This record gives sequence, structure tokens and C-alpha cells, in this order.
Amino acid sequence: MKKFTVLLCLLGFFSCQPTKKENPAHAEQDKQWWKEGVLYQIYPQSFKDSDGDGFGDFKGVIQKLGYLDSLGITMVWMNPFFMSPLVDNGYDVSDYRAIHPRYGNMKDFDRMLEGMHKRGIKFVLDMVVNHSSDQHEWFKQSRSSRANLYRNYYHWWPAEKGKPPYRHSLFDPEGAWEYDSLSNAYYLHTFAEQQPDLNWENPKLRQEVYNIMKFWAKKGVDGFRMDAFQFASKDTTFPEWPQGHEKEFIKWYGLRPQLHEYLKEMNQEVFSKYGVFSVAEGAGSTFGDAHDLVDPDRKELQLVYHFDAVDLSKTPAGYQLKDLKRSFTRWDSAFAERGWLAIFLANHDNARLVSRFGNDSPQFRAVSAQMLNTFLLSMRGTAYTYYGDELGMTNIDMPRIEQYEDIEAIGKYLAALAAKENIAEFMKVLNYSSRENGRTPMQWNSAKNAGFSTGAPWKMVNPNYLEINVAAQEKAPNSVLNHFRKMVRLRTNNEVLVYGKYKLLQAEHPKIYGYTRTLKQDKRLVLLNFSADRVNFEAAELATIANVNINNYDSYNIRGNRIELLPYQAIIFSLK
Ligand code: TEU
Repeated sequence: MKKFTVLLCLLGFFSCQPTKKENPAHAEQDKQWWKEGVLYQIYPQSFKDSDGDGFGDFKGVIQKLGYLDSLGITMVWMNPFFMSPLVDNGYDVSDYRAIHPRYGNMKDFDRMLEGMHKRGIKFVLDMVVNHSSDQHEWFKQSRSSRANLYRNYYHWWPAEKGKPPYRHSLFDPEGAWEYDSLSNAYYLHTFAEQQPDLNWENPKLRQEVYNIMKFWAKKGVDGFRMDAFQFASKDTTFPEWPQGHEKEFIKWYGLRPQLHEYLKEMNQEVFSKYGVFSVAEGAGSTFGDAHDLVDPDRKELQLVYHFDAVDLSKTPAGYQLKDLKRSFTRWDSAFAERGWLAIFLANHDNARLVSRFGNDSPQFRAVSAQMLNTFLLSMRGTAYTYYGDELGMTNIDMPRIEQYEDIEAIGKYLAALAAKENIAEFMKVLNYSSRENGRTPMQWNSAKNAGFSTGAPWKMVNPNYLEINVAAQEKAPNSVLNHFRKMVRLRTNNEVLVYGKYKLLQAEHPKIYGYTRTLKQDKRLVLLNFSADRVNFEAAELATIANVNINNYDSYNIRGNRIELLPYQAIIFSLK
């Protein structure tokens, strides 16, 4: 690469992989089960409670295996269920080999895993090893004295050096260093103070983690999702950062070069030995970084996900479709020939898909949820669906701070108070965007507590469960649920929707997202109306339509090169 190009790519202006792109040997993506997979994310405490304690559990998931099967999904990622004081709903693990009794026991886990495998569903485990809980035995030892054998399992800053330079914490408004009088030192926590960061520079710690992963791989889990892993490597000199840097904390703290070394080692020790799949949360701040994580030649991870698109709609003002298209298109082109991405717009860290990216008014929520699912399942990349989004579950209304228990929401509130922000405005944004919106119990039927639990649910059930629930949607052929099933079948039966080249049409169109997917002779046209209006769209491809693959309305209206799309209409055509 020329010097200037290298400079631009290091600055993140474009991919650092141009030489590989020119290599014809890499022109087509190789086939893999995890590329073809349709992943379904289960937030275990909210999915199905079998024993009436108000928390979802493994036995509940076992009761719903038939349902999972009926969706046609092929992978399940389950959020953490390990032993934990539950300060961050299980993202604070105190024993990585034990199960929190709320979810059941190891036998239940084995039965659940076996049940999934029998149905051809692979299981992805959430590995939370950027940090542990402060109740983990390692941390208890580590903090006990400076001479303790576990001291270097975490990052410590001795108080005699003065206060450490300010570092932003994602959850703690007071920053990422916590003073601990036991050994007169500060420890690092990127998230809450009860979530101290593990020291990945310590080879002993790394081996401990690999052993934990081997334990689960031997049990038969098929993949790992590495939580918050872009933060695992640090500049351990902990320098003074420029003022205002925390606004771009991923750029400053994410993906330090050693991360690639750790991942290569992890790949050798675990992923390749056990043939398991791996995905990391977070992709750094440049395409070069993201690419390196999943370049097959580097033997690090298989799949990566970035926050560019999902972060677009953070306030009730919403987002511009042009920005959404730009984000998905930029990332697609950077990964066109090598590396693979996850496609998602919702998860347990976000408000509900239809409320943020669609339209959750009673008139449009079904069609807009169908449109969004058509989108997610027709893009190139492994499609992720968050539980409930196959029904079009919506946000809840929580206008008062007392209603919140999530550590992130409370941290943001305290930060807003400290910054003397307009609290009424802040609460509007929180109500719209808080991740508590996405954690309400699954809506199974119109019985008490939406059929989730016979006891009092740990989190309020969305009052709209009487209209939005599985049982009602099972009966309606055109429901969001049945549309989702059709769309999953369409994707799994048509390789073009997995591997086909993606080409955006009319980038600047403010309401319609149109694109083609092409694999050899097979060409599809995807048209999605992201608005509540009837909208005309012109495309030369419309003159070559062979048949309709899917449509969330009964009809469509084409004249020559022009189609009129109804509100939130989603259609996929095969082209001649
Ligand atoms: O999230 C990591 C992460 O970067 C998120 O904090 C994200 O920026 C934020 O939630 C967006 O709202 C992971 C888990 O997904 C999250 O649930 C955990 O709370 C966090 O790690 C700490 O383990």
C-alpha cells in the first residue's frame, strides 16, 4: 500500500485490506453453517418461567423447544446464566462454571442443550471475560493484598502514585477507577464498580479463561459470544487522555493491538481445537480493525458486530433512513469478500426493534415489524432476532426513574443530574431508549402475565400482551409471527439471500430501502417502505420481475419501472 493510503486507513477512512480485495482467489465467500444460520437471542430471565418464581429458566426454555423449532431458527444465543450477584443481570459473573439457581441446574442445562441439538439448533454461550464480578474468588483474593497470587488478575493503580488519570466508565458517572482501602489502590472497571476488568496481559488469567471455555466446549456448546471484548486489551500505562476523549471511548479504549494476539491464542487453544464458532461484541472504530478480527487467514474470530446502525435511533426524534442505508452499505462493502458480519437492530442492550426503527402505533406496528424482519433476514450477514421481535413486541412506558432498576439507566440518570441536564427531557429519552424496554417478559398468550409465569414476573409485562402474543398470532396466517416464519424459510432455502452480492438502489431515497441480492444467475429485488405513506419507487429491475417471494400485503401495484408501495410494505421479487 502507498504511504498516503496507509495513513488514511490507519485514521479509519477506509478498509485496511485493499490488497486482499484485489485477490481473485477471495472473490467469493466460502460456505459455513454460521453464515447460513438464523440466530435467535434468548434473554433467559424473560423467556419462560416454569416454576412460578417470576424468572424465566432452563425448564421454561425446554417447554418452548417446539416453538423455537417452529420458527426455523438454527442458532440460539442465550445471555448469561452463571452464578452472579446480578448487579448487571448476570453480566457480573462470580463463578463461570456454575449456574445461578434461578435458571435451574447443570442437569437442566444439559437437557436444554440436548433438546436444541436434537432439533438442529446450535447453542452460543455468552462469555463475559472483559470483567468478572467483584464477588468472584479471583477478585476477593486479588484485592486482599498486593502480594496475593491473584493480584495481577486485575488492573491496580497504587495510591502512592496519586489519582489515576480520568477514564470513562460506561456505567459509573464517577469514572472507571475505584479506590479500595484494603490495599490502598485503585482498580479498573469499564462498567460498574462491581465489574472489575480482568487483566488480559497476565498469561495465567488467559489460561484460566481458556479452561473455562474448554469446560463449556466439552459440554457441547457450539459457539461463544465474547462480551464487551473490544475493551479486553488496554494501554496499561493508563496515560492522560485528551480532554473530551470519553465521547469516543471506543476509539481510545477499544481494540488495542494486543487484542489480536489474545484472540489468536484463544483460537488455537479453544475455537479451532473444539471446532466452535466465535463472535465478538464490538468491532473497534475502523474497518481495518473490524476486518482483522474476522479475516479467515488470521485465525481470530468468525463473526463480528458493530454498533453503527443500532446506535442510530437513540432519541424519540428517531433516525434518517439515509443514514441507516449508509451504515449497512458501508459495512457490507468492507466485508464483501472476506470476513462476515452479524446483522441486527435490536438486542438486550436496546429498546424494542419496532418502537425504534418501525412504527409501534396500533395501526402500523404489525406491518412495520414484518418489514423490519424482512430487512434483517434478507441482508448479507448472519441474521440475529431478539426474542419477541418475531411478534413485534414493543417498548413499555416507564416515565419515572423509580421504575428503573437497570444499572446502566441509573448510571446515566446520575450523570445527567451531575451535569445539570434538563431531567424532564432526559427522562423522555430514557423512556424511549432504555434497555429495560427490551427486557419485558415474552408474550405467550392472553392469560395472566402473558403466560410467562404463574407468579409475579421479575419485570412488568407489557400491557399490550392481550393483543400481541404468540397464541393469537399462531391463529392468524398474516401475523408478524407467521411472516417471520415465512421469511426464515425463504432465507434458509435460498442461498442467494445468504451469500448473494448486495447492491443498494437509490441511496438517497428518504423512504424506500431497495436493494438487489445476486448469486450467479439468481437475482432478487428487495423493496422496503420505511414510512407510513404510500410511496412510488422507480427501478429498472421492476421490468424483469419473475415472481413474488414474499409480501406483507395481499397485492402490489407495478406499472412498468414503477411500483407504489403501501405503508411499511415489504416485498421480495425474483428477477428474470
Ligand atoms: O455490553 C457492552 C457494551 O458496550 C454496552 O454497554 C453497550 O455499549 C451499551 O449497553 C449500549 O446501551 C455488554 C452487554 O451486552 C451488556 O448487557 C452488559 O451490561 C455489558 O457488556 C457489561 O457486561
